[in-house]
Amino acid sequence: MPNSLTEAQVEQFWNDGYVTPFDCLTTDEAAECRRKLEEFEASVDGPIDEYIRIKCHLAFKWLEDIAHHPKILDAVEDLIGPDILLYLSTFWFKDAKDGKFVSWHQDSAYYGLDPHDVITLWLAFTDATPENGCMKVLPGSHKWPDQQHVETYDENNLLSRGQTIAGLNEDDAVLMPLKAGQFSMHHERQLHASGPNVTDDRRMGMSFTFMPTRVKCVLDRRSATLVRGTDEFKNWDYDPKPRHDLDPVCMETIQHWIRAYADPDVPQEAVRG
Ligand SMILES: O=C(O)CCC(=O)C(=O)O
Repeated sequence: MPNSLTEAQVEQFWNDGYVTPFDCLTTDEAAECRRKLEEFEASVDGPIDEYIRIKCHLAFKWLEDIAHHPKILDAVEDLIGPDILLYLSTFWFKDAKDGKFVSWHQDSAYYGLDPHDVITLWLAFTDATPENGCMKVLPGSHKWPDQQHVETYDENNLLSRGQTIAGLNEDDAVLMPLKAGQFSMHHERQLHASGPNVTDDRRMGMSFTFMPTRVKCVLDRRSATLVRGTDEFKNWDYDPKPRHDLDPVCMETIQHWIRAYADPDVPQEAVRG
C-alpha cells in the first residue's frame, strides 16, 4: 500500500463519502494544462466539450499520462487497492459568468456499476472557489438510499441529461475548494453539485472515475483503461491507448460514448433497487 493517505483520510472517505484537498500538479503544470486545452479550443473555434466530453484522457496523450500520475494513483490505491481501472474522465469548464451549474446528483445513478466501490477524482486546472462554482457535497449521503433523478435537459446544466435530485435540504452541504493542481475525491454514490461561476475568469477542471478491477457494469459490456496492477476479472474491454494527441482511433471511441450517454435508448441505470 502506498500510504499517501492517512488512516484518518481513508476513514473520512468511507464515512463521509469524500476527502480533500490533495496536492498533485504544480501551479505551472496546471497552467500548462490550461494552455494546451485552450490551444485546442482555439483550433476548433469552440468549447472543448462540444468535441470531447467523455473519456477525455483518450484525446490527449499528455492527459493519459496525468491519469497515471503517481500522486493520483497512490491516493486511489489507498482507497480501493492496487488493481485499478479508469472508466470515465470528463472536462468540467465554466466560463466567466456563463450561468452554468451542476445540479445535485449521484454519479452512480447512470453508470450501472457493481459494487459501488468507485471513486470520482476531480483535478483542478484553475483554482476552484465558492465564487467560481467549486463542487459541494452532502457528507454521508453515499450511504443514503438511491435517489430518483428528474431529467430536466436544462441547457445551463453541465450534466448531459440535466439529471437532478429535486427537493433536497442543502443546509449541511460542504464546499470543496481547490487550488490549481490539487484534487478532491468523492464516492460514486455521494450527492454533489456546484453553483455558477460569478467571477471574471474560467473555472477549469476534470474528473476521473476510478474503480477496482472487480467492479462490473451490469448494463452491458463496456470499456475502461487498466491504469495500475493486473486484471484477473476481465469484466471490461480495454479502451485504445492514445499513440499521440487526437489519435483517430481514440477520438472515434470518444464520439461513440458521447452519443451513447446522450441517447435515451441506451440503457442507463436510473434507480437501483
Ligand atoms: O465540476 C463540477 O462542478 C461538478 C463535477 C461533477 O459532478 C463530478 O465530477 O461528478
